[in-house]
Amino acid sequence: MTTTDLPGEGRNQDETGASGSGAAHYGEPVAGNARTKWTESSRHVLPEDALVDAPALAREAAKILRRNDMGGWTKAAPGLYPHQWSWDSAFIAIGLAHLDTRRAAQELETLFAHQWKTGKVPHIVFNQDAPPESYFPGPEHWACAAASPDAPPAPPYTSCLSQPPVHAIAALRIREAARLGGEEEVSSAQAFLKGIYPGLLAWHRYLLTYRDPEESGLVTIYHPWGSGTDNSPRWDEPLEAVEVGDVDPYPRYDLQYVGSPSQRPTNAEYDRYIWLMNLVKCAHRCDEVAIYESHPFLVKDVLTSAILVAANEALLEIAGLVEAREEDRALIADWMARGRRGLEECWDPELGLCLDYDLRADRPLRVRTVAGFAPLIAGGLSPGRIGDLLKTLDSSAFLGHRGLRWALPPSTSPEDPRFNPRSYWRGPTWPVFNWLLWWTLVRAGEDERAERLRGIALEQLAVRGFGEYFDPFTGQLLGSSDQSWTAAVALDWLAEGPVSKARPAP
Ligand code: 2M8
Repeated sequence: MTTTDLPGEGRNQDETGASGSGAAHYGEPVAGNARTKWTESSRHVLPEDALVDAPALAREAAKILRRNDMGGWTKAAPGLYPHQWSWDSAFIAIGLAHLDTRRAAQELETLFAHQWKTGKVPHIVFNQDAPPESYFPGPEHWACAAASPDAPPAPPYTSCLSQPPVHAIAALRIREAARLGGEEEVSSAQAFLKGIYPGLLAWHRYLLTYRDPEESGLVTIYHPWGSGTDNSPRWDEPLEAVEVGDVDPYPRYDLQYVGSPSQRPTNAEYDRYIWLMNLVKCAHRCDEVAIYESHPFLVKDVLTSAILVAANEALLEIAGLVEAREEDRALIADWMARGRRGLEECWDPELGLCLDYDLRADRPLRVRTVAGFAPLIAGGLSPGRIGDLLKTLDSSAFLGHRGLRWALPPSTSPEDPRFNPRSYWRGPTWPVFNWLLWWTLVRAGEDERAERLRGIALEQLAVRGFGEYFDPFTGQLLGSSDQSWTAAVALDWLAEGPVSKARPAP
């Protein structure tokens, strides 16, 4: 692969309108909690000085989701990610809920149709129709995982890794959105919740058993892809400790979709990803116990663990709505408490952040990234701990850093020596993380901050487009354009109501 024919940096790569199956028929965006009629005139990227034109932005976001719709599921991005990714689908369902609650429910149902017997929801369900040279490692590289006695029927093939469990949060949001529709929509959402509840419970149980045999409340990942924040400097130390053996030459198809290779993980990082993937699927045959015993990369991931606590809170509410057994509810409440205790033990008072823990090296990973705000996401904090976290958020390590184009949190602190403003999860701002933080602030009762964040995050998208991630200093769109989960979170933000002009952080 050469870089000579790459699209220009920051350009939306799918201007040809590469489409899915064309099977998307869901309705018009809903804004401000009221069904609204939208006109068809819209701009793809608004001029630099534009205020947020909410209807235009919502139309644009809906258009992206329709274009990436594959008929029952949505590809994560038009070119770079032609398959169904687990946590992308959850965020996509949150956005779709404002267009069509039934289609939103279907997004989760198609994913959960490929749940493993252990309860695991695979990190990718592969699209059998994607051209073989569109994504590496594609279905053929995971085909052997189907031989596991725990694997779902194949094809389609699935990976045997997982991603953060946003799904219960999405399922509940679909129910909330359905309440704005008629009685029929509510009862269809209720049927959906009833149908998906056992799958959600099994999924959380998997994470709290196979991935937490220590009963610490914290989820262990055995591959950086399992964190969703693939090349975050959080994983540098444990990755450096992995002795990489022979890896056959492999293609970097991903690089054809981005403006510059520097926006994606390096070849050295990919060698490690592929080596670890081969160990998981070949040496350990996707066997969770074998992986836990001898895999060289085992890390307690605080962001995944915190999302699991928040998802358990949603699941508890769903359990009530579907009149689940009392034992289930007690179990879920216990999982939440255990998760919050586990996160509290990972608190680093000096950094004012929560840290991941390397089980192999038996030490915390001292890196300043947005994952450190995990306790805020998990909720249930004392006012003191909320204050500690907000102080870090406002400090020069994050929102208070001079020179940020928008007061949005860089994925890695610009004050961390491993910060890189243009490389994937090593510094750029991610709309999907901004959504998580916003949602968290709303739940914490920090309404003013949440509202400020929503306004600024939407302004970024209005000015720069629905990018995968952005340079925190120049604001340039990086990675893929027309990223589905970005469009989805924009729809959810817009459904909150009118956007006041974004104000700078205090
Ligand atoms: C990115 O990860 C994939 C591997 O899973 C990749 O780089 O090829 C991550 O940002 C991940 O969190 C996301 O789910 C996926 C699809 O958007 O892309």
